[in-house]
Formats: sequence, structure tokens, C-alpha cells
Amino acid sequence: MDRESSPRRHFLKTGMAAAASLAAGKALVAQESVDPNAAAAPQAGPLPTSADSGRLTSESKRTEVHDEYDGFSRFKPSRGNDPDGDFYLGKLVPGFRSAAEGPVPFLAPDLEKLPYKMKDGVKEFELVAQSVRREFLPGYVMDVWGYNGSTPGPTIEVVQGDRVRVVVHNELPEPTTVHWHGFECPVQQDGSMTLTQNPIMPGKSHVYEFDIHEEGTFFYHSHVAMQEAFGMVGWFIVHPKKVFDPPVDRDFGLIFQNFHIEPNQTISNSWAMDWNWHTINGRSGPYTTPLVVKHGERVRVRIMDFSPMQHHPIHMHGHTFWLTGREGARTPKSAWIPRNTELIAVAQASVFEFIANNPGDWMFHCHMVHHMMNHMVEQVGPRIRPGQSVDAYLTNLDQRPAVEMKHPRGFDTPGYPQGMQGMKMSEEFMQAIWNRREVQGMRATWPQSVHGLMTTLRVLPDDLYSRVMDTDDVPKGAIFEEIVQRFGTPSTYQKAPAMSMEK
Ligand SMILES: [Cu+2]
Repeated sequence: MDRESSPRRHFLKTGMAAAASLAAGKALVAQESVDPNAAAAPQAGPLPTSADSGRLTSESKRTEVHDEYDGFSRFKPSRGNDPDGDFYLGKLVPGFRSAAEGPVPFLAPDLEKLPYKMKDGVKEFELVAQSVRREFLPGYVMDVWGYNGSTPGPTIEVVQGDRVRVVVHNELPEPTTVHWHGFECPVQQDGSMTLTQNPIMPGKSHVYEFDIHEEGTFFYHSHVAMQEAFGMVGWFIVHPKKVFDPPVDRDFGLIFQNFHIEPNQTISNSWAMDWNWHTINGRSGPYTTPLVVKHGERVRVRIMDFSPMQHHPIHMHGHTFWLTGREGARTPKSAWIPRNTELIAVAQASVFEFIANNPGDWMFHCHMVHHMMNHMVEQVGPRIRPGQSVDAYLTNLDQRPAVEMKHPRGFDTPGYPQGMQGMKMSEEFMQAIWNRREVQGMRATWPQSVHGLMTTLRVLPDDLYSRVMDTDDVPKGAIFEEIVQRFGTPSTYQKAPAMSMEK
């Protein structure tokens, strides 16, 4: 593996990733002489303090950037370091992005950002509450409610200290209000229907305006319970005025939701007590868009559960993540804990941070088995056989053919109109799954295993990252195979079997 010639090496050598040296004082190792995949020899040095960060940020533009932290390599899975130390499992290992560049833009895959206009020093947003149709899997739509044509609604992203104005238009057939979940705003702005304000009637608008003095992971949602269950939610992200230390290179957001959609229906039943379709940012696996990151980056993922009544134990493969916050604010560093799974309850958000030190395609999912399979996907979806009418069976039960106890044609039970043979992964379905840039080069069989509340985390070396994100027509399996060549055991590599769905 030739790391020295990679674009990141060059990037690092030109010294632009200033922030990386914020916490590097403890163990500085000369870049050129060290294989980043080898354990580094620690050297004595002063520990950085928060008071140093401003100074170090500008100074470090002229200094070498170091990837090794007292035995922890950002390029190698590691249990390294003292559990009481700052760099245990990469706890305070910074990203490559300079804190001076400000926070990295927030990215919620498959969701839009809500634009704003500056008016008299106020960031003014417009939200339209309306019915929306969401294609959560190729060919599978749900008719639910949301904002601005989307469920979840578009993301509001601001900076601590901003004053925001949100003009809400109600295009629903019933009253609504919008609640700013977690914000310490003046009581009249809270959006609690009838408690603090009159309902926004159909066709009417309402203006909310308040100062944002908090930072953290928030969201907005309708404050009518059944509308919440019908999908009316969106991110409201507040970046801190002072950029988080250590700075991160990626900032992702995933909203987990559940819906109940009967076979042959598209309308979600928000009164249901059971939920059969599971979405992340409005899409079900394998249509969820992978989180693609570069090897060695520091990554933040904010996860929020807006299911009506299901809690989700979220598990990430291949990495240890630090739980660095829950919705309200960042947790003090001394209280960060390393995790593999984190239970996220209804209306909670949790924030993970980790160093992407393990190249590969990794599952990232809720661990409830039904949530990993769209509640037994074989039992839902279109069940009527093409060209067959059920009228004869419904109008005259005497005419219903007797049920035979044997199945000469498999599960084609006489007298039953249902086709229970499973979700069809048609050619169009597979085309849509593979049409996304972010999945290029994954094993041909991956869509079979990523269902419901599942997505993937792809950790790619620089050159493979560019191949996936900047070039087209990467063959199925090519990226994964290359990762095995470099980081795995090539002699035991298993190619995906040739299958009809690979067309
Ligand atoms: Cu779950």
C-alpha cells in the first residue's frame, strides 16, 4: 500500500489540516519516517489545553501534521492506549479539518436542507405542512404527511446565537402547530397547540421567532400526536459558536421512523399499534444511502428516533464509537463512553463520534430483528396476483374453492388470491438500488442483507473514496475486493455469486 503518494498524504504534508495538531502534543512522530499502519512510539510532550487551541490552530498551519497518538493509529483498528488517557480508542483524536474553517456542514442523507433568507439580521425559513408521498423503497410509496414535499422534512441548520424566524403554512386538511423540540424559547413560541397558541387552521400561516442560545441536536415536529406518527418531523441542527474540539470531518444525521402500511395500501395507519415499515431519513434499507467516509477521518453521526413507540438499539460494526452527546448539548469529555451499541428511545437523539480506522463496508443498524427486515418482508407488499379478481370469493362464499392440504404448486394455495412468495426485487428495483453513487463497488449481494432500519458505513482509503465519489461505472465488488487486497486476507476472499439480480 502506498500511502505516501495518496492525495491525503500530500494534503497533510502541505500542512493544511491544521486542527489535527490540536491534540497532537502528547506524541509527535515524524510523518515521513513512520508507516501509519504501524504502532507509533510515544514521545514525551506537553498536553494541549483548551487555552492552546486558538494559538495551535494558526501555528499548526506551518507544522507537520501527525496521525499517531501515543500508540493509537487513526489508520489501524486499535485497542491502544491507557483507558484513562485522552487518546484511548481515539477519544480525542481530531479530524483533518481545521477548527478555523468552522463546523463541517451537516449532512442528512436523502434529505434536503431548508434554505433561508436574511431579513433584518434574522434567518427566515418557510415550512409548509402538507401531505407528501415518499418512495421509501424503489416502487414502494407511502402517503404520509411532512413538510415541503418531504418526510422527514428538510433540515434547518443554524449557528448558536442566530435569531430565527420560521413562517409555517398549513396545507393540511386539519389544524397543526410546530414544536421546536428542546429549545429554551419563549413560551409563546413553543408550538404547544391550545396550551400556548391557537391551532394553525388549514390554509393559514403562523410566524415563530426566537433566539437560539443553545447548541446541539434538535428537531422540529408537529405537536398533534397523530401527525407525529404520520411523519411530521425534521432536523434542527445548531452548530456551536465555538467549533467543537476535537473537530470532526463529517457530521451525519439519521432519523429513524416506523410506519404501518397494510398490504396493497400506500396510506400509513398512524393509529396502528404495530409497525411494519422502517425508515432512516425516509428510506428503508437497502435504499438507505450509505455514509461514505475517508480512512482516518473523525466522524460524527447524530441519530434520532422519531418512531411512534419503538426504541432502537443502534449498533455499528467494526468500530468503537464514543457517545459524545444527547440532543441538548455536547457531553463533557470526561463523561464520554466507548460503545458498540446504544439504545435510542422515542424522541431522543444520541451523538456518536469515532475515528474511521477500519477500512471496509460496515453494517450500521438497529439491532431489533424485526426492524432489520421490515417486519418479515415476505409478508407485506402487493399480494394480489396479476389479473386475478377477488370478487368471486367475496360475494359468494359457497363458491370458494375448497382448500387442499397439499400444495402441488408450492405456496400457490387454491382459493387464496394472495401471492406470498416475497418481496420482488425486480430489475427496476435493483437498478434504482445500484444507481446511487454511494454504493458503487460494493459486493453484488449486499442489498439482500441491508433491510429496514439498516444502512452501511463505508470507510475508504483516499483513492478508493475518489473512485466511488468522483468516477462512474465502478464494477460491483471492485472496491470491496480492493480493500480485502490491501487490508484483509486476499487468499480467503469470497466473490459474490453470480445471480440473476446482478444484471
Ligand atoms: Cu429498532
